[in-house]
Amino acid sequence: MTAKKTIKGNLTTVDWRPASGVSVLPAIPPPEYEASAKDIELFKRDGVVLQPSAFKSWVNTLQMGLEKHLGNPQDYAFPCESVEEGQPGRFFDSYCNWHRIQEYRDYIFQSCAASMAGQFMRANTAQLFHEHVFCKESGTQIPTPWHHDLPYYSVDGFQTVSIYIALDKIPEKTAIRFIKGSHKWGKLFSPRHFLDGSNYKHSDPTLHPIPDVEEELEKYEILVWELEPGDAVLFDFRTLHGTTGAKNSSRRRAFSTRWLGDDITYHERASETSPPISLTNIHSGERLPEDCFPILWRRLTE
Ligand SMILES: O=C(O)CCC(=O)C(=O)O
Repeated sequence: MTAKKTIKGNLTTVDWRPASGVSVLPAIPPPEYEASAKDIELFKRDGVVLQPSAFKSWVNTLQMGLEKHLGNPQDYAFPCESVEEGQPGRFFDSYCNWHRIQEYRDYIFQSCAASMAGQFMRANTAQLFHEHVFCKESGTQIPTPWHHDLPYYSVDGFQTVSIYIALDKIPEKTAIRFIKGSHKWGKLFSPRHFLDGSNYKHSDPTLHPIPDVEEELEKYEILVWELEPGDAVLFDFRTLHGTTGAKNSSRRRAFSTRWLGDDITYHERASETSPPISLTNIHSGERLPEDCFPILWRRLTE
């Protein structure tokens, strides 16, 4: 069976790097999120935490941005379709387009997201890695395979968080599920293609094959929430997550931003990564350049 419009990390699409001058901080500083100490502790313990309604006021803006993106994927970086020809629905994802889509940029630069990220990472700074959008259209049945995000990325360190915002009501049966505490397993698993769940080809001896989570579901403590538009799920880049193959009975859109704390540096991986940072000629152990990955929050010191 041939793949439908499948483009994975395709460098022949538009450039993912922002032109200089795009990351201009707003004149009025964005509001500061007030995370509770209890939630910060839960995030540290479980590797995932829910912040209900945190971005309700941004849902319309982000939906508008995503409509542009879904309508003309070829105009944006890393468009990926993960439903095979002849299968029902559409599973679209794409990342690194905040400099092209004003609505994404408004949210990233003007919302409390950066401060939320900094607080949950317990960091002094929050550096934007990128944004990543997802859309499963009504009727889609393809599961998001179990995976964690760090091995897809050419960064390393411990202070990380993704802020995943539901842009539609998402019932529990099609929401992302998380393995509680899996960020502390001390192992990295081979990245997988969303199209068919197959492992990325790589020669990295430090990566392990992912266990068959579905087969042994009772072994794990799974965290999952029914989500309302604007709810945010925060998770560590090491936390394993995935969905069932239950049919989406309505559209399921989500907008995620990926954040890096103080200890995160570039890490050359043996496998392909997203985005392919090596193009910018930086070396392992160095911080990511701020022109492509702006620091959007700094902890105030007394
Ligand atoms: O929404 C999904 O199905 C996948 C989300 C995901 O894998 C991620 O945000 O890393």
